[in-house]
Amino acid sequence: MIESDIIKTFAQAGYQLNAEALKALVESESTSDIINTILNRIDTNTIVVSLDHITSFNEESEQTTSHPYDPYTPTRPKTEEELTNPQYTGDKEDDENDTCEIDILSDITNQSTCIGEYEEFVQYFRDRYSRLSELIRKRVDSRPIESLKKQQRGDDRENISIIGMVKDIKTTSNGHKLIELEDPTGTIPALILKKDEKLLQVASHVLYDEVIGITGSPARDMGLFIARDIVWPEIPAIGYSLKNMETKKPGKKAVLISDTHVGSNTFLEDAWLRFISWLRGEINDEKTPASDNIKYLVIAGDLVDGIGIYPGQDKELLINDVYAQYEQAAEYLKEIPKHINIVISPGNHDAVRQAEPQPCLPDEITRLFNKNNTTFVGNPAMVGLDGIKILIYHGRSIDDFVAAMPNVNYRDPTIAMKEMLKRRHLSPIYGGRVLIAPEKKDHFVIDKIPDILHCGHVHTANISKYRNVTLINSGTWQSQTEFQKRVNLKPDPAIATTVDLNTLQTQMIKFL
Ligand code: D5M
Ligand code: FE
Ligand code: ZN
Repeated sequence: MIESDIIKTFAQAGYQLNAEALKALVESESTSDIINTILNRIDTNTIVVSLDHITSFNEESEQTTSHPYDPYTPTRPKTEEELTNPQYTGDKEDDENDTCEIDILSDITNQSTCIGEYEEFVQYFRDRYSRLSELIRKRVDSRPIESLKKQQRGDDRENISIIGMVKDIKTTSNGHKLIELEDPTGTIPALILKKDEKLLQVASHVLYDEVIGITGSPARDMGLFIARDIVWPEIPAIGYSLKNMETKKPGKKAVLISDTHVGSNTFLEDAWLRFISWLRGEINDEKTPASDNIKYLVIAGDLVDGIGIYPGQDKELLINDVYAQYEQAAEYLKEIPKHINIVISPGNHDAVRQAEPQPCLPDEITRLFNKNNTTFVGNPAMVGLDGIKILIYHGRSIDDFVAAMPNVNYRDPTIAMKEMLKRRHLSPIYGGRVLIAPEKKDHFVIDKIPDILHCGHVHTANISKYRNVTLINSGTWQSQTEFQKRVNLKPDPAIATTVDLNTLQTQMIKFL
């Protein structure tokens, strides 16, 4: 594109382009496609597009981000049959030797480094800060907190951004709000004035231990920062063309389920067996869609009810041996046609460490399952199914989001899931219900943007979308437990959610 067209394109989209950025775009002979992609990527709060916006786009599309800018290509090596016969599409009808077609894109399994020492927490939070602050830096130009003490020449003291981890949140006696931010150079309280009702409302969403950016100005005595705006790491705004998806024909599907709780006396076996019959193609009523194009089954944790998970659980168990519970689960899953590849991620009822991230189930359990079509991953884990990235997270942090945020509830768990994406973090609150293991790397940071975020845990089901990411909480296969009766939690049981891996169309099918 020629220079004048580039300027015009950016202006029409509502952005100014600085000289450096313009030079770079002209010199790299950017096509209109590249420019449109950059435009769609820029945060809508941006006014002047600088070189940073362009280079960060290039870096991101090379290294980290995903769909739709660098559509992920399955990394599974081709089978011999595929190599010798390029037309081979795989006839999977009950083929015992079928290879597993699941790409594990990120997973803690065999990567755990922690032993739980204090120093490790320091390192864990350092990693969280550095990775999330990097993402925020793509949205705002920030300065180290320490540097606020010294006024520099040419300083625009009215318009400074800082990025830090939230150490404290307080309301002053006058009704102002104080958010204490910490970065590696220092800490500063940021003040949100009571009269700034809009910002006060935004600030009510700030959580302890998360990393945010605050724009504002240092107060004269330098001990305080007056906030004008708050930013989160965020995922790119929607705006790119969905044409590719729209023109695609329906294809193979994945079924997403969660929280089966096999072994509990509230496990809904009848509905479950109907579900299995459906997967086997044995249900042919008009209401239920056909299952012949199902290629994957993804289970997002709490496969079994476990033992000793909560006080008095023994009274609610049908199978009171955890090993026997997994044997039963494996028996059920063996009835599923072999051409369906099963992915199992653990939850807080499963027999792995409670601290998250959780590795996959141990060998003595996984060997009970059909190894040809079952893949075990940790929690969280990102898997690629036919080029679609699914971030699987059991969702224990939803309990912490509900407790901390006024807008989040159990009725619609996808609200909490949106908050995860906005923060690029699955479990920001430390010291709540989620026991965080201090790994060297913060495995909850959402580096790669998934196509689908799949959670369970809260036993309520819903589907929604946030900035082109499909959010699915797939509910449970357990009816209301005694505990849930006491807290009035009404579960959505016996639902299978299907996702078309070509069009990303979703559907909930009820088996009760
Ligand atoms: O959790 C299912 C849901 O119920 C989840 O939102 C937590 C909540 N729950 C379940 N048991 C308890 C107890 N004992 N205390 C507090 N909250 C609870 P699940 O992981 O399936 O048990
Ligand atoms: Fe559960
Ligand atoms: Zn759970």
